[in-house]
Order: sequence, then structure tokens, then C-alpha cells
Amino acid sequence: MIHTRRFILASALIGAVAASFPALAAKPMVMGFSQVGAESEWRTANTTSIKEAAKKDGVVLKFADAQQRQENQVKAIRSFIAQHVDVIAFSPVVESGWETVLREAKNAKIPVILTDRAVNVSDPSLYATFIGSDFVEEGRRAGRWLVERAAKMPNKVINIVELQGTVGSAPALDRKKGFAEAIAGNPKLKVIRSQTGDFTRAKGKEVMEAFLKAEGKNINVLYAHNDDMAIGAIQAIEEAGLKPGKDILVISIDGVKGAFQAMMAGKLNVTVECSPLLGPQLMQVARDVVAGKAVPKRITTVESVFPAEVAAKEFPSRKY
Ligand code: GZL
Repeated sequence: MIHTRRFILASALIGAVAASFPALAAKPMVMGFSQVGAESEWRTANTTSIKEAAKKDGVVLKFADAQQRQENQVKAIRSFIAQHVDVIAFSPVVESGWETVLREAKNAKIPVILTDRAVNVSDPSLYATFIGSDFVEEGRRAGRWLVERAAKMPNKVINIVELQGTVGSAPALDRKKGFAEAIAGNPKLKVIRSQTGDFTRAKGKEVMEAFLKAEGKNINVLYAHNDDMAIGAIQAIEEAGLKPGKDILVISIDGVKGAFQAMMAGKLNVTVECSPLLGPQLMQVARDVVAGKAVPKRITTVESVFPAEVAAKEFPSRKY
């Protein structure tokens, strides 16, 4: 009994001392974060979410923008290791080529959290968890919307052109796979051209110009792996004298404000949501990982589909 009383007294004393000397309080968690780049509205919103969540949570964030280059991400991760950060998080620009640097982090006993995009590694212990969307399902949702729409179209054949995301990235590979899966059973639906627009508006416009030059009025549908490429392509469609959303149906993914504005203008038909607002969840799971708590290996974000009919109603509540 006496021991318990002494223990409680000692704990209270330590607590009081720590509170009066902030330096003795728990030191803030230090996170090294390597971001893909600033290639799209989605990415900008993702960066804002992470920085705001770190600030709100009292996390010291060391943030590095890789400008969509894997070598810059590898360099940043090595720098975080050298700085002995508590935890490393990153959105891998492409799926492969991470084994070596992730093993270096593991050997340094620094946990790694994947956000947004997955990696292809033989040893899943190289990362603690992956927080992000199910890109295959996003592709399926885009395909399902088109299958339903095609049922009401008189066309015997519906020709689709596809703007793919960054070559080798998880969202590009998986959105292509999911869309193809969803339309496979419909003989009317044919992908006649498919090429990367690297997730940017500029490249999306450039590739759509080439599609239009080659195929012209033969194109009935554009499927873009993100809204930025779709918005760039919409400009190319208009410059070719055609009506986006009418002459060519436009389907895209992300759900950024620019897509809602295009839908309200009648130029985009549907956007499949892919939420970039991963910051709060990342900070919470990072604390759990650093504290040695068990966390799920895969944390999937919950998302919706927004057809043009609901754009005006939903737009005021959109956060990105
Ligand atoms: C998806 C994300 C993709 C977005 C693009 O989670 O990785 O990268 O769809 C962004 O807008 O560039």
C-alpha cells in the first residue's frame, strides 16, 4: 500500500516538473515527408492537407517536393535517415525501385508510411502501412458510369480515347485496369487510343490534340485518369470546334473543384472522387506507429462518384 502511494506521489511530482519545464515535456514527433511534386490540383490539396495537419498536431514536418522524379524521392528519404527523423512518409511517384532505400530506413530503425500510392516490394515489412484510395475501384466506377450511359446511346460502336496518368505509377496502372475490367463485357465500348498525359493539364491538352488530329469525330468518349488532364483535353476539344460533354463525353477522376466547375459548365460528365485529404489520418497513424502500436497494413479512403447532375448542389461543400 505504501509503495502505491509513493509511486503515485512520484508520478505526480515528475508530471509537475515536466509541465513547468517544457524542455522536459515529450519532444515533438519529427516526420520526413517526400511528396511526388505539384503536378495537379489534387497534389496541391494533398500537400496542404499534410502541412496543415502537421501544424495542428504539433508534428515537426521536414517536407521535400520531388518534382515527379524518383531519384529526388530516394535522395530525400536518405536525407531523412541521416537526420534521424522519427518517421518517414511518402507518396511514391512510381511503384517500383524502392527496395534498397526502404531497407536502409528499416536498418536505421525508422518506420515508413506510404500515403496515396503503393509500392511494389518483395518484403512488406519495409513499410508499416499504406493509406490511400483503391485506384482499381476508381477505374471500375468510371467504367460502370460509361456502361450505364452507353445503354442509352444509339451508337453501334462507342470509341474511347484514354489519357493515362504517370507511366509506372500505381494510379495509372490500376485506373487503366479497373476501367478495362468494367467495360470488358460491353461489345459497343472500344478503347481506340491510350497514352500518358502524366497527370498534368498541359500534357493532357497536348495528347488530346494528337488524338483529335488522328481520330477527329471518330472519338465519342474521353476517359482521363485525373481531372487536370481532362481539363486540358477539354480545351483541345473546344479548339477543334467540338463540344466537350456533348460531342465527346468526358469522364475523369479526382473530384477537384476545377472538375465541378467544368461539370457546371456542361463540359465534363462525371468525376470519380479520389480524396487528397489524408493529412489528419497520416498524423494519427504515424503517432501510433512511432508508439509501437499495431496498425492495419492497408487503410483505404472512402470515396464517391459525382455525375454532372449533382455538381451545382455538391460544389459549395467541396474542400479541394
Ligand atoms: C491519386 C494521385 C494522383 C491524382 C493526380 O491518389 O496519386 O496523382 O489522381 C495526382 O491528380 O497527380
